[in-house]
Amino acid sequence: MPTQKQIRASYRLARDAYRAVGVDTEAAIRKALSVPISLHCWQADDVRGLESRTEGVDSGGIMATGAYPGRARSGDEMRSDLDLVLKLLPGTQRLNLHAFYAESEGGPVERDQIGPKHFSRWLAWAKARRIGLDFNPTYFAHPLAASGFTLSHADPSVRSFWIAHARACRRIAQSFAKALGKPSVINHWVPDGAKDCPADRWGPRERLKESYDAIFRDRSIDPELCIDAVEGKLFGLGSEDYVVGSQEFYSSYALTHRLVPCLDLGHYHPTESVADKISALMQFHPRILLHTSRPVRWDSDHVVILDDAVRALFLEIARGDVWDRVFVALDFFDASINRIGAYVIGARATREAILIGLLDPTARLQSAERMGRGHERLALMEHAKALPWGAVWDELCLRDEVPAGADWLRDVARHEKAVLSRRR
Ligand code: RNT
Ligand code: ZN
Repeated sequence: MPTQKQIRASYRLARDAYRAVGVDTEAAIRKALSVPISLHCWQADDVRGLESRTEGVDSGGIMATGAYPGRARSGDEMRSDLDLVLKLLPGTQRLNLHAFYAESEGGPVERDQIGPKHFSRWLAWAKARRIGLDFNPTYFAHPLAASGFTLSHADPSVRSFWIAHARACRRIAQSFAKALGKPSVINHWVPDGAKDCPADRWGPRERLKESYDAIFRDRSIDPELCIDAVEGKLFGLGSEDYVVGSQEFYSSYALTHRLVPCLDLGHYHPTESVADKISALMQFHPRILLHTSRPVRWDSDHVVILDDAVRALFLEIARGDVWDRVFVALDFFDASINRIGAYVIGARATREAILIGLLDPTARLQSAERMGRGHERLALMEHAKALPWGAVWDELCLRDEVPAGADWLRDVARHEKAVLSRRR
């Protein structure tokens, strides 16, 4: 592991190498530290939630696989795991909660009955750490989602239940924003869809639209405080043939209702580039929400690593300089490895991609392009790949007083021995 002195020396060389292509590493470090990343609470417990009855209920289109020991089994265990995660991450973090992480004294509360008081421990935790809270209605892992339909269900009483749930969730998100003085992003994703060849692809979409209209009609919600996002996908587990909330459905709905489209890296055909969608969508949408995830052959929600898709995504954000119009959130769940390790790997990879995007010699590349010097543009792009971003990253970690390189593995090993190994 490099010493502080070695990191400083490598950084000085890296700074000069970047300066030679017109890139200011100091500005890149400052900006990369300031971009908020919303940590999803659901990696800590394999998306099980805290309602005791979710065991045995169909997970609803998503699935964490693996049985690595040490899963958090309560809100307190989740928060203590997240404390360690926060200590090992450079930069600004937020926490992203799902509604089924409600905590209540004396028995579970139904989802249409939840309120801010069921999240008071999460709120106190966030307040003490000065981090913002984001939120998600949980439209899955529930008996009323077992048919595979929620907001688009044919039965109006099922739809009303989920509409009431969504409305309750928006009030909770708004209460977080007021208490913390930071807006809360609330993301709506429903698992609704069909495994095979439905005869009616129209009805569910019509009903989904009507349900959302009923949800967003609530005038007591301030859109500056509670920022609603909607997340579509191409297919899911058990909805391989038909997803009611497809990309077309949601980008149109978001545009006409001033909501934020959410793009999850795992939700498209493998040959589609999510990065290329950004400059198209953002001609029309003032803001977007990104879920960094990693599909391995399908929407498998593997831990984010520094792969081409993540790099390309943040390179586009950097080249468009739209950092203040983008919300970044993590969305993966792997139960087969140490879950704290999973968080740190995924969150660090996401911020590394942000930094690498900010270190791009965009001005040089674009000027070569404007002058019609295509070979120069391509050669500089190739050269940029070899520039020492790792030295800048270690310096960024040093400045934010978190372990550089893979030094954080020691903390995770210690915690596994002292805490996780006792969870049986
Ligand atoms: C599912 C969506 C959604 C969920 C979380 C748990 O395909 O990506 O964002 O992963 O809400
Ligand atoms: Zn997602």
